[in-house]
Amino acid sequence: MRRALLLLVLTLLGIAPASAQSERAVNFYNWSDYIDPEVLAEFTKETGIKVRYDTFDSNDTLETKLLTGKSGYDVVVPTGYFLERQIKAGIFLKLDKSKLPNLVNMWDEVAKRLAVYDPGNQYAVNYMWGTVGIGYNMRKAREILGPDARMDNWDIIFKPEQIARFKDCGVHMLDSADDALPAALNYLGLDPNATNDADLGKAADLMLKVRPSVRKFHSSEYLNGLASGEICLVLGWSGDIKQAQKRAAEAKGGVEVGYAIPQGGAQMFFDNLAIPKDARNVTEAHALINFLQRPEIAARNTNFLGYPNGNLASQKLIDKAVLEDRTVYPEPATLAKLYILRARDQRTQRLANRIWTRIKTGR
Ligand code: SPD
Repeated sequence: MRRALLLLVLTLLGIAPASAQSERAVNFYNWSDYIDPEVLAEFTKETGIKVRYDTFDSNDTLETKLLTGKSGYDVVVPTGYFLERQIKAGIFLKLDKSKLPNLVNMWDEVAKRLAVYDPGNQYAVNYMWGTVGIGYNMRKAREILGPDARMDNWDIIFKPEQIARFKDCGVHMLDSADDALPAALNYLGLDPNATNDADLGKAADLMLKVRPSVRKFHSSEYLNGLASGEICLVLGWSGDIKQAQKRAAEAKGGVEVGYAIPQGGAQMFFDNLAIPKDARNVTEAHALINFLQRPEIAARNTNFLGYPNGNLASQKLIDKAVLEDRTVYPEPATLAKLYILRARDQRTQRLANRIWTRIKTGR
């Protein structure tokens, strides 16, 4: 304590000892289960920059910190439709591309899609992307629906009598108005980006009908829940379900996990690396972003996470089984059916949040 105080005083006076002055660090705020842990250790070993790493599992949590200001983070990972309004709110620093030589590795297809949120790709670089779909326990699905069970159908989630059949073995849903309500709107044949009360009301009514079968709304617990066999059905994010699949196989406990992108279309999302305007370690933030876009590092993350990335040069280094897995890198016919979300205006966001609270409390 005394030493820390002394260091603080010396630093303020500009006479801190060399060792204290030279400690370089970067504060990285990322989604949970969203990096191969060895990658950060390797970054530190190579650059000498220490990574202080925290995680979140909701865009709202990240946004609250960013809008309050002085989050203390140097690199954050907002999803496209949040990034869009956060850029408009002026909370990010324009990237210094001269410090990001690895941007030559980026995949134009993804950069183009990201430009919808960040025109000119000035503020963000894609980290990972993915889909919102259905994770399930394969044996339970066969027992419940028969040996030819097809899980790539939103009826399983949105038909009250269908989801009810999974109730006893455990159903989870993302605790995210931004993922669940658009899925319900899309199922009803409505615009997933609808902003009007009538359409959002219809999505709410549908969710309230299936809600009695949902054991928990949570955005990260389902990964271990599926892997251990504690739950059997989830509306979740693709890579988290692919990680559950891998963990279940490694545990050799007989649990087999499947992931399906429903035929009726699903959300495709982009999670991106950005630097808050008030970041204190801007050089280190660029160094981290650049490191994460090294082809072998991006490939390692994708192999570990089961999320596709926005780095084209990494593809030749991705395990064949992952690159050719159409639930990770969807084929063009599936891609054509995916929808993207846009930033909600404040009124719609408030309405969606109110609806979501009603759904979660079941009233
Ligand atoms: N465990 C990482 C999950 C990343 C999910 N990103 C948010 C997607 C929002 N639609």
